Amino acid sequence: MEQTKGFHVAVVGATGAVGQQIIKTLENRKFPISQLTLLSSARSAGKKVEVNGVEYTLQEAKSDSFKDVDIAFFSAGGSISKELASHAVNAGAIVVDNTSAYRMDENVPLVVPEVNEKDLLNHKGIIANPNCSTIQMVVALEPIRQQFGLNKIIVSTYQAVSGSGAVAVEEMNSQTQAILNNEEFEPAILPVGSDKKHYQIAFNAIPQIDLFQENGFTYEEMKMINETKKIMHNPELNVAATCVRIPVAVGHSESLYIEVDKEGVTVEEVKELLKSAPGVILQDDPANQVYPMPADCVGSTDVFVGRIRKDLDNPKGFHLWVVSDNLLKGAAWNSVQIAESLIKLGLVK
Ligand code: NAP
Ligand code: 3JM
Repeated sequence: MEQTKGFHVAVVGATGAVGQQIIKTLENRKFPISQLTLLSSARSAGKKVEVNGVEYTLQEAKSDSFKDVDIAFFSAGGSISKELASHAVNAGAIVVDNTSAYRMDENVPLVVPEVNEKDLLNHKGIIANPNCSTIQMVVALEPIRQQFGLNKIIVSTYQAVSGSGAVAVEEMNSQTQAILNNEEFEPAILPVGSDKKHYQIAFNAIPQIDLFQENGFTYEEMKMINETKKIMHNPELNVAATCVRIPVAVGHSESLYIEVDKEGVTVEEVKELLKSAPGVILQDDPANQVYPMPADCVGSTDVFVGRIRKDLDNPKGFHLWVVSDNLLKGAAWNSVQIAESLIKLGLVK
């Protein structure tokens, strides 16, 4: 982006799967940084990290870590955001929070710039970055909603292990090796570190992401349901989700069934719309076996859409396949994009 002035940027959770991608994205975007503060737990404090050719020392994140910080990116888990985000705001920073801590707070805009950038104008210091699975879905569906109306979404996800953090990827890799070598292994992290049981992820599919709620849906599923309604400003929208973890390192995939409002919409019209939609790449040519796959999407900031079909029974029903890099558009890129929007809108001091 154009270099106007530099900002003091802090990254909380700088050593994590998301934090590392935030740092890389800031470098790639030539984000205007005058000072960079990298924060972690006491475990990583003192370690050195190189950013833009300069060596930085990680510091332990504390309530007094935010003096003179302009923009603070948080990705160290919900409890750290609950503990420290208000201190950052009180010190004068704008917080872009990657956790679920504040997403459904009515005083906190929940923003995907391609969809609801203007919601940033109402911020009170904290802006929430939606869940990775929500982000790629709404980027693909917002153009359809605007043009044809949207009544219903039923989504099933095929989510990558990196969504559970760097240690979950290590667990998948070591399990895979152990199974191939006929060795014993003990699942310890997936599906949810804090839950009672842990299951094998290598060569498996686990229909649990985050803990279960009393209604039978998991928190991850409820995040997709509630966040989508908030971002699209439509509490009446029908949304249901089933979230599944699969043994892919990076790149979430989603199978969507949607029902539009308008009658007579064709597949060609939907394809034309998505060809020019912001942040979307249409990859849809079944005759030539062209469709999105996570292995091809890693490292890209876009949302890839294919397999667009009309439902065989409901003339207003469509099926789509949506894939994106969960650590980029799903987390780091969307957060940095929010910060760029804040600067563009003159909302950073
Ligand atoms: P991760 O790889 O496990 O990294 C966790 C990071 O948090 C590390 O930098 C860790 O520092 C730091 N941390 C842990 N405890 C801390 C403490 N007490 N004080 C300060 N820092 C602490 O996890 P991740 O995948 O990057 O995810 C991090 C968080 O981002 C998640 O918990 C989630 O809330 C959010 N997230 C959001 C999305 C999204 O959909 N938008 C996707 C993934 C994750 P150490 O090196 O010192 O341990
Ligand atoms: C993705 O420990 C925690 O609070 C993190 C749980 C978590 C979240 C979350 O709820 O913030 C892990 C992975 C997310 C997310 O983006 O919702």
